[in-house]
Amino acid sequence: MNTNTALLIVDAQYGFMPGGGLPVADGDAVVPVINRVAPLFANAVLTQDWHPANHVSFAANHPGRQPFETMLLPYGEQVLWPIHCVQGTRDAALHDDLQVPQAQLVIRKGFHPAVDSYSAFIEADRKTTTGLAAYLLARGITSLYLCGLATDYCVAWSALDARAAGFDVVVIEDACRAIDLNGSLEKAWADMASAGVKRIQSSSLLQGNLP
Ligand code: VGL
Ligand code: ZN
Repeated sequence: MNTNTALLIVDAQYGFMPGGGLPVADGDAVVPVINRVAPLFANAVLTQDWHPANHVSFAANHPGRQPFETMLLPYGEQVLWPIHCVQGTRDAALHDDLQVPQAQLVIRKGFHPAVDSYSAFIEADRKTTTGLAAYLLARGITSLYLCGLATDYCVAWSALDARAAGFDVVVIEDACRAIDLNGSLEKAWADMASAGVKRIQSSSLLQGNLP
């Protein structure tokens, strides 16, 4: 197994699965796919959306605002979401059926009340780092395979920031599901393609195109 490669499992949490606070259609379908590819990786990192109850991204914290509207915040345009992944709740827990025992780090993000963080690398103010790039660099990891939720938000933003930080980046498409808000999925794939993010299916990995 290639020790320069890591699987980055983005937000595989109950909050983004059917019954969760911000359910992604078919979101729980990623779990068995992730479990199938995970044994191919010597290194794995998980992310966990981890919001305080007063988080700025929650529509409920802006009187008169509804989920899925956008709002201009000091750092730019923010989609207002339903309450999801509140710290310490079941909604924020990683799915119990995930089987990635070799995972070495859980990066929590979105914990600053006034700043969202779709990306596993840099928060939505585009300045505050999560420390993940420095961690991967220190570990000698140069290549990342992404999976999880949601394709068009946290997976895409993480993939783009990983490319900007100099990593080789591959998104395992069928190990992800999307929110797809106002064309966000198509835009995410276009942005990722222009940035040099590769797109594969888990079957190709399992057939021996090993990382
Ligand atoms: C996400 C919206 C808000 C994600 C997280 O994991 O894609 N999307 N918080
Ligand atoms: Zn969130």
